[in-house]
Amino acid sequence: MTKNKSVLNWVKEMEQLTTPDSIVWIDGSKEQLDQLRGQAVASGELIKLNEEKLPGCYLHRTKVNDVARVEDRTFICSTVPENAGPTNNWKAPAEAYKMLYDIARGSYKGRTMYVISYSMGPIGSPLAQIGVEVTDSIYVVLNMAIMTRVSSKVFDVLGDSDYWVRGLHCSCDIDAEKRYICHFPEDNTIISVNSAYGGNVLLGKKCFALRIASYLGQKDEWMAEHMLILGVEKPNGEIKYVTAAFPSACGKTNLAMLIPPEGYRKNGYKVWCVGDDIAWMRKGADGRLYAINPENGFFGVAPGTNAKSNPNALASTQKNTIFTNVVQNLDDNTVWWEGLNKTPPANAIDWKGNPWDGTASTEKGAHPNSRFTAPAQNCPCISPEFDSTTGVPISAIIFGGRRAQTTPLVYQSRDWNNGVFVGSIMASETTAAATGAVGVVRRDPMAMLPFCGYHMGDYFAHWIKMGEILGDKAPKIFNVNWFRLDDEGNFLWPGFGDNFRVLEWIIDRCEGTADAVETPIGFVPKADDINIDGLDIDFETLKSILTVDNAQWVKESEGIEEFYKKFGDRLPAELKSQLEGLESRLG
Ligand code: OXD
Ligand code: MN
Repeated sequence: MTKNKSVLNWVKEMEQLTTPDSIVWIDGSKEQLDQLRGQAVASGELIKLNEEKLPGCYLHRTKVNDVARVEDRTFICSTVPENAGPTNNWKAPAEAYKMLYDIARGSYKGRTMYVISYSMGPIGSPLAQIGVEVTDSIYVVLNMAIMTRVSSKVFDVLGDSDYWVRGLHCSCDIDAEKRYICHFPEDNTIISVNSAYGGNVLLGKKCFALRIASYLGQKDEWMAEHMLILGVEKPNGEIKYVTAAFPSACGKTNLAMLIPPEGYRKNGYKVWCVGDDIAWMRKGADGRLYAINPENGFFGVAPGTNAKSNPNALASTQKNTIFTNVVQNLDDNTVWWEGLNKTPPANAIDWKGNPWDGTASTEKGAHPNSRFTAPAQNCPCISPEFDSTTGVPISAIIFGGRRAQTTPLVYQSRDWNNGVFVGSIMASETTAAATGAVGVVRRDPMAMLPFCGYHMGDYFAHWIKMGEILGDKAPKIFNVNWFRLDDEGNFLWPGFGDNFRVLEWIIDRCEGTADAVETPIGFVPKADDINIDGLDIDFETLKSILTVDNAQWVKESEGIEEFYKKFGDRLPAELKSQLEGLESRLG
């Protein structure tokens, strides 16, 4: 498939290490993928679902010990330990290679090595990057073929360059004690062993498109961010693009595919989805910031996805989709998950592979982090610019999190550096996307805490520098919080499609046509500035979720000060002075 020496040499080296019985180069063709699907069904790795109701769809179950990303077993292996920073686990590269190669040695014996060449981003785009992953898992091949652009064509683009990301995945025994997800940013290399769960093994996604790419971007004046990208089309046909960063499982996929409320739709508003998880951004020829989605599909959380919360995501899963760890409905060989509808199947198999009666069982049928891997082109609102090689120009960057109190529904930062501060202090209550406790508040700067491939203090400095590079063409920066609760624990804002009302204010602010009041934390809309026509929310409630409570923010700033101590002298002076500015405005 290629004459590229660096690729051939590395694949040879991996072959000698893992000693497979055979090697298959994946060209991404339908014939080859069909044959692999057939093989996976025959071995039981995949279950073919009802071809009439869910054409081209399959179900996969992981081992019960292998259901989420494993942050405690994820490492950045930089030569200098400090360069991994205080928010990452670190291992010395030589020691890590030795340990991983010892685990990988001979692990493909009796198995096939699949060599996947893929592009993150439209093939040939100046914003795209190339990777090669070797794996012994057909599940990985088939998921990568949905999530990335798998093709032999990437080698034409690569030519004889050795600038590509190496990824070695070995399923081994799925032994949780020997599970490691290691990144070698200085070598453009990722090694993942003893897991078969998506986030740990689809190496193009979190490992490459965020951890390695964030490091590459810092060196080369671009940004790899944990952000959705969407376009808001106005009645006059003009489209404004925004990106948004929320921590895992806080509704990025829902916002990315939002359907505006009826009144807006009637007037000609529409939302186009460019991406739901990752954005790569670079200054374009006109000086603005341009974004591409490096992925080619959605690896979405199934539970909670339904015809009301996200009809576009649900529609995306109706063909050519791989479901992982959801319920299998035996009556019609379809799938089900908690929150899909109120009628769980009685005659079913749960995510662990056991018989399950959803009408009687108190146990969940689908794992809370069960997923669908769906082609982006299935999405009814996929942007016509999805395959654009130049990307889309970004007007606003939105940060957000899941906060029961303190953070208002929306506010705009005072300027770029203040926006970097707003991103750096993001905090959210933890969810089920990673292993560990659920419901604990943790700081998650720019939603990148588990995904930044280098020292986070240097990452903040990179953001500050990008502001200098972009100057007055830089996007405006906002923060949103859909999750304010009342004293009884009820959500105060309806969320979902009605979040469009907040997007409207954000876009109007970018165009200088919406009003705001200045508060110590930034510019907040007056209650009048958010359109609540047709909404079942009273004006007082809206006012209450737009209020900035100084006492709560004094407490918050103490928490920020504590958090900032982690970064020592690598915290940019600009952020220190932003915190001081906030404290003085709070009085
Ligand atoms: C994801 C995550 O899977 O952020 O997108 O965990
Ligand atoms: Mn994510």
